Amino acid sequence: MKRAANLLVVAAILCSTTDTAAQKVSKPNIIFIMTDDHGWQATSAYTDSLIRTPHIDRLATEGALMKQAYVTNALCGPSRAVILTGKYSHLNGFKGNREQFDGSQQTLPRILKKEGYQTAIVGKWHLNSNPTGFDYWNILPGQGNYYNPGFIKMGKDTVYNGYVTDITTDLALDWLKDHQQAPFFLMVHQKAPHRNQMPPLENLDLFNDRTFTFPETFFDDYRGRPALQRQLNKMAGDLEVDHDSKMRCDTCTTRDGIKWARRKYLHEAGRLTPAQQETWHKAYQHEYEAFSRIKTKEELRRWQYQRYMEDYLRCVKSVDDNVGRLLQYLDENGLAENTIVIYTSDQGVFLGEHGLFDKRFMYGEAFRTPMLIRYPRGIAPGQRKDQMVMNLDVAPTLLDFAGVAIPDDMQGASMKPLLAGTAVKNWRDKMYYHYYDKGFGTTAHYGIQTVRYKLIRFYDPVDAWELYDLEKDPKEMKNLYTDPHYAKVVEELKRALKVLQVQYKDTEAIAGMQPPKKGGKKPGVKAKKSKAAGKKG
Ligand code: SGN
Ligand code: CA
Repeated sequence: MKRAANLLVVAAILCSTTDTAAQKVSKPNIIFIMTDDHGWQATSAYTDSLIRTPHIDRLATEGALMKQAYVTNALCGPSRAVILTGKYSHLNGFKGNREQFDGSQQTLPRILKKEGYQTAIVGKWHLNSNPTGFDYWNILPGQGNYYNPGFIKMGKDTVYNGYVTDITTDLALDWLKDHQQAPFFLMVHQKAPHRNQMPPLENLDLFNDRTFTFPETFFDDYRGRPALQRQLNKMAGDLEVDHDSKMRCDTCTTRDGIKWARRKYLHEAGRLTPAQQETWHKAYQHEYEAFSRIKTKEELRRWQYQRYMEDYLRCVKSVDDNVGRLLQYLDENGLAENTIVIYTSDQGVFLGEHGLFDKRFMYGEAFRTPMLIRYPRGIAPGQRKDQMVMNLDVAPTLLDFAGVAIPDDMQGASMKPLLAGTAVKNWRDKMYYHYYDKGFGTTAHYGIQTVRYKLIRFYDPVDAWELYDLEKDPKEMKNLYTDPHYAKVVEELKRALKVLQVQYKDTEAIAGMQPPKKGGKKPGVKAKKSKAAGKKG
């Protein structure tokens, strides 16, 4: 009942845009907040089993929650390039993290700028070339650092004292304070909670009393899934006790099965000032002691999982608090009504599911991402949307809300009709995914997901197919590809996959991605050398 009333309110708002008076209403402002590796499992608007994120959740209470939001290629740079262009990686040219984004192509900020928007980006960029289409940019080089981070401000190296999530928000607020006249488009890209999850000092005591339950699939044996078997993001064995679990190297031991990354961790921890280091070590002292008591590999694996979750969620808490700061600013300055706020992550992440950390795979934890959208003038509050949406849809959606024509070559669809409560016919009922990067032992793959099934083809270096019945096996543990009962399903999905590859013009995939020949040159992502901004990492 309340929902119907809400929809009526929005319908009235939308209809009124034909009135001359309403036409004078300015174009919406846009704040696009994106974090790095923030899983929907750690966003309480989706599930509150891990953490409460009240500020992020507010966007859903006051706007819409996209329950089924996905990315086209679950990796940082590629996802960012898709959001900027509204095109798949094979068309925007940025397939893996080592590519260099071609900023001369058509992008969302370039179009909005031409339409009179003031445009800015602060925080993580990770596209290995300078941002284009922004009046103001102040970005982290590569992955950036958590403490006392360097930024590249319009091409100039600048170091800020403090914690990266707070600083990125400060920079966003500083810019906002000077740009309230014309419509603005501001991208706030947080580094957190990306690896190596260094929490802010004030959160170091959070979750000390919690024991996190292992996800059901934590002890996955990877049977029948060779690509999973060979990857190197396993919580058991691939987490580094200093870099990830924050142990001091004076406790370094060469015990079997323990991985250290001394240089990497010193590089990060060494950025803290002596005063910050004192607080840091004091807070972790009980962990240093706990680590020294660990005797077996099994104990180590269990302890490292707890350590991972604590620091990850401490970073998420800070992200949420900083979303709160941005929303408060909008409230206090009368900007909330006419500003579209999107919150999303560059992709999802494994938090122990399948025994993993990191992302990359087309499995649900990495492929799916949180997405919440608030726009009081055009989106009724409290909506929970079931349609499959993708990061591919962000650019067309924002252009649509801004009243700008969506270029024909953008491959996503505008979510505006879904959000505005207009009847929508022919919304996508299947999604196409293509991941290329081979970092950390992963295998390039593409696939299709429908409401019921997921079919994945791994092609380099592993050559294998996987099929999941998501209704019967939502956790994706049983590969049914060779099960004769599913032969017809496989056949139909392969046909549908081809149709999507043609629709999205993935010509390489249509031609057939070939597994590497023994001794031959492997297909895959070519690294390009660049001295441009954002290159490191
Ligand atoms: C770094 C991380 C990896 C991560 C990649 C890509 N290792 O290499 O865990 O997968 O970035 O992440 S770290 O030890 O350097 O932190 S992405 O989000 O930028 O694509
Ligand atoms: Ca990421």
